[in-house]
Amino acid sequence: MSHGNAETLTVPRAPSSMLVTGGAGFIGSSFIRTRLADPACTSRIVNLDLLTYAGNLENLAGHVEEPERAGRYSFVRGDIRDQALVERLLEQHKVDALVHFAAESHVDRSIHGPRDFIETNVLGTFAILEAVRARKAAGHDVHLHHVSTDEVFGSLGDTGFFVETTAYDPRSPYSASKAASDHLVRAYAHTYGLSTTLSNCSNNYGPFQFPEKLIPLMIANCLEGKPLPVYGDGQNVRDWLYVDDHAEAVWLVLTRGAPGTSWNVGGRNEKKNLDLLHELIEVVARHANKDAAALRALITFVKDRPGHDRRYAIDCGKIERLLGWTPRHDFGAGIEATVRWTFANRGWIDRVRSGAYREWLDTNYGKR
Ligand code: NAD
Ligand code: TDX
Repeated sequence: MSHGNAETLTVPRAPSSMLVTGGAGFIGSSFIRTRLADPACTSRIVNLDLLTYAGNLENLAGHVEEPERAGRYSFVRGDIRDQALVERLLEQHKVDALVHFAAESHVDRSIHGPRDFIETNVLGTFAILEAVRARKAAGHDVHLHHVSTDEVFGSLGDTGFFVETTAYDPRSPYSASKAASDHLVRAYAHTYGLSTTLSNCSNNYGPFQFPEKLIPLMIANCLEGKPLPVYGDGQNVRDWLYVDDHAEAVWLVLTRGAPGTSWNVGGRNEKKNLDLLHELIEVVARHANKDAAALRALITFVKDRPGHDRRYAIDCGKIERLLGWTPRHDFGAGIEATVRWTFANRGWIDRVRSGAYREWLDTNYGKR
């Protein structure tokens, strides 16, 4: 592999076979959809996903079935904590790049039940690393790209940005579990010489996001006339990025990031939660032909999230400068696309919320 400078490769990595974990989730499915649609990407893709409440094969429907794509794509229902399974897949499919999205991803759930977060995010990443280490010992190098979050950096005051070298300061069970996984990835690169890259991204939004996260929850509740729960004073700040722009960043880092490098990814799009909600309501009202004032009346201030981080903001200058990445969707266009998608896919929301999808899973894949 040739290095362009300390951070980038001159000759891009060109994976022939990728193992993608969590490819039935929100961001992983965007990555698979966009890779299969990109003529510049010829990699075969194996999607390893446990199909937890957050994983849904419908997220890939219409994108993986055509014969030329079906020949390049396969799905395995399984657990990343199953090291023997991961090793077997790496060997069987001659995998040369592993893109690791699988995780428990919702902060509120991590507060109510941290165990799954430690099991999946920490022990799952450990199993992935052990599998890659075993392949390396057998003479087969697998590059690992680890997908992480800006939440590992903690919480900002009114000013400042997270850069790649900001010290870690995770403050929720979710962010602590992601920080632990990041540390393990770096430690394995350092100690065992694994080839790894890492990205830390800000809040994503877009189609197929599970309606527990702020934006899809608020759209769904607007449509159903339910209260719109704003935590605390609604002045917490997040930096929002359209999901396909994140998927593109992951591909760029995977193919052009030098081993051992980390990349911050963000939308340069900070919003206070309450301001975002007001903007969102205007768009939903227009699409639903509803009265925006009636939707605003649904806003309900509720008890704050324990330990609620005040502000996240990413400095994504490095990936812009060195890899030429830039978000393609501004917030207005991204929110329009998201609301339009939601209106056209209300069945998807009803199914993932109602448990009909779980019944389908039990029938087709057996109970777990
Ligand atoms: P998601 O919850 O929508 O999807 C997670 C996927 O992982 C699901 O398909 C689930 O079935 C699968 N999974 C969970 N446990 C598994 C296990 N033990 N074995 C195999 N598969 C398992 O999450 P997302 O929002 O798509 O996030 C993907 C990644 O990106 C995560 O690592 C997350 O920390 C990170 N991230 C998310 C955001 C965001 O705003 N959503 C921002 C930055 C980083
Ligand atoms: O009902 C709500 N009301 C509310 O005020 C919900 C669900 C959230 N909020 C607030 C909490 C946050 O300040 O909105 C903001 C965004 O909340 P989430 O959508 O839960 O996202 P966040 O906690 O910021 O974490 C997200 O971004 C980083 C993802 O869930 C993580 O996976 C990612 O790593």
